[in-house]
Amino acid sequence: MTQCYFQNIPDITYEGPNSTNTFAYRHYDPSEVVMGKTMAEHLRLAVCYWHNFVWPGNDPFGGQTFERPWFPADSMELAKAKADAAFDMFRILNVPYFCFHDADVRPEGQSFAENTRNLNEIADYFADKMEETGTKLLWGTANLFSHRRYMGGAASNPDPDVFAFGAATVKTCMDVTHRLNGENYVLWGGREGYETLLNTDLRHEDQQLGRFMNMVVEYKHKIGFKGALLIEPKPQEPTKHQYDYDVATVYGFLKRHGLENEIKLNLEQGHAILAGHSFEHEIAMAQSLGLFGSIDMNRNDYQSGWDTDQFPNNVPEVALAYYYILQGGGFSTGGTNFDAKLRRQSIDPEDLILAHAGAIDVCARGFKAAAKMIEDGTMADFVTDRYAGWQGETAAKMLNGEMDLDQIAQMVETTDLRPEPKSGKQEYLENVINRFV
Ligand code: XLS
Ligand code: NI
Ligand code: NI
Repeated sequence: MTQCYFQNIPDITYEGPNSTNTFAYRHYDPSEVVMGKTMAEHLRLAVCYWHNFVWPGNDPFGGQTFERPWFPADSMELAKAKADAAFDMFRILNVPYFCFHDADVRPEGQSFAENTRNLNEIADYFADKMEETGTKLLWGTANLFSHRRYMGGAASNPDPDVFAFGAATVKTCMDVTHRLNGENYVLWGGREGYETLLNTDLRHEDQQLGRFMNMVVEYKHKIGFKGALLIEPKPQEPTKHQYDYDVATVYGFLKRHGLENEIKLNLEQGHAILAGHSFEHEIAMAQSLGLFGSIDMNRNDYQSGWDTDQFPNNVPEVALAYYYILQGGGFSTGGTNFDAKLRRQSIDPEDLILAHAGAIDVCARGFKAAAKMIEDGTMADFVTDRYAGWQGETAAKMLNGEMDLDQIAQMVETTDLRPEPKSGKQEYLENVINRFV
């Protein structure tokens, strides 16, 4: 396969909001400067390997719908053909970053050693292509959930042999991520959870997961990996109950195992929805706990109840997500990854390109709206004013521990304190947002 999979598809460039060319950006101009940085520097866009180049289009009722020339990619030759197509796509879209799991990029071997050899060979191939094209690695990760050995989990598996195989695999994936100058290393929980409590020892599995994550942190420092380690919360799917349920749950895990200063979070819109939260809730919560790292900007269908991984298409929602990201200072090592997949009827090569081009434009529009909200300041000022009472002397004493319940009761009585309710002004604030999106 020497011919480009995306033949006759032009490179996507910025043509401005009035362009009717479907193969163009109307809102994403990588060099446009917003709040002192280019859009490319702000968004740090990434394309994922797995949904685009590995997933065959199956669903619970039917098999493969996509016909990619590199399928089944069970040889090094086909794995390289797949990489050629992937890097063609990164160029066409002009995205600076990509992300992958080990199993996405190398053929499955008969043993750990063969897996490692295959991974290293494809990493060499990537290194050349990255050098040639300037594409960078936003994050690498290990697939510890597809192979049947992991059916009962990896780090939380009752069988220590599976724990060991998973740990060894993470080591090789961290090595490769480090070698390719990855800016983050992601740990999504895969099958770390349970199907039924009847066969599960919760306390033991928590201990296993805690040790596993501590080893990952120790190894990061041992090899001098400068990127961030990111856990990706998700409440369910594939297991009935995933241990990394949501931001608050992962925070509890990190505190319990002394990891809260070592690991941050990769947040996915669809996972937030599955957990019964809004995306901005998870982002704002992570910011407030000092854990915000990166995002998977793929949405769920609000009716379906599973992880549909659709490309973002809702500008006001995306705007609020970026508003809270910007409020926390924007991305540092993180970025905007599309962990998104086509619908299974979208079988043409150009569907892959159009899906990303549209999603990138939605992100650019949302981001620019968010930047205007920040620059305007009305929304943030409202929140500051709402808490302004805490600047007072007595209020400060209540908060910093200088007053106890007795003293507060005395103060309330002697001053005959009668609190007056004040409007929360939700509708007013929602109207303010509407000025910018
Ligand atoms: C699955 C997750 C997964 C991670 C990477 O739901 O989103 O794709 O992002 O392992
Ligand atoms: Ni997901
Ligand atoms: Ni994800």
